[in-house]
Amino acid sequence: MNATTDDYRTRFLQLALRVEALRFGEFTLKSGRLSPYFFNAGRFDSGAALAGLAACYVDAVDASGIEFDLLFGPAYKGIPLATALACEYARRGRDLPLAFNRKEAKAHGEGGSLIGAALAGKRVLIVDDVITAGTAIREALAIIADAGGTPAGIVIALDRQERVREGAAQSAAQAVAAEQGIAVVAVAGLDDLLAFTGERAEFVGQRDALLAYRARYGIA
Ligand code: OMP
Repeated sequence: MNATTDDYRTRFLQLALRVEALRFGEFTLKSGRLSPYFFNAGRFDSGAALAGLAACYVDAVDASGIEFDLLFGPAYKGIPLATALACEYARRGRDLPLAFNRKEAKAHGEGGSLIGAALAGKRVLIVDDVITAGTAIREALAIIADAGGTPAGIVIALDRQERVREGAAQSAAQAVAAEQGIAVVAVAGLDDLLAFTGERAEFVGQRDALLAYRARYGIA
């Protein structure tokens, strides 16, 4: 890890552990896999925690060089995340338009499923928490295309870097990136979590379980 450019990765992992968004133990995933760690973005449940998280996301996007002109948060978890990023960008002097969707389309009032700035003609950065199977992200990509926007990239907090299914070579994040021809950027990945735990004596026990999990389910 490069100390300067990867500083946001360490800050993110420290913050995620502090607010218990990142926990070690035994967790059954949506995929049925038994994981020694779990990331729950819902635990960034205060203004300070969300502001700290948003700063890490923005540093990761800046480091990636993705060019975009609108932030999109897919319902539900992406909504507070994209909103926090918009506030962080504004704090840094860049006022970006922000949009998100609702899960149930409304037939009355303003109608439709999109809220916020218009997507037409915009390069859209999608902000989400984790990609596991990629289901939620594919839905967001379809919504953006329908509204006339162009997906410019996806930023997530944690890339679990695991094979999308047994025998597959790619993770869901890699598959989505290849299919769409866009960058999928993560604030940190399982590799970073391994480096982080390797540098700290208190995580010795957890690190062995993470290594075993990566050996079984990780991408090459
Ligand atoms: P996809 O829509 O399949 O990409 O999956 C996102 C889902 O992964 C979330 O809705 C969570 O239920 C789940 N998840 C986490 O949030 N954090 C993890 O560390 C692992 C999972 C998971 O079940 O794989």
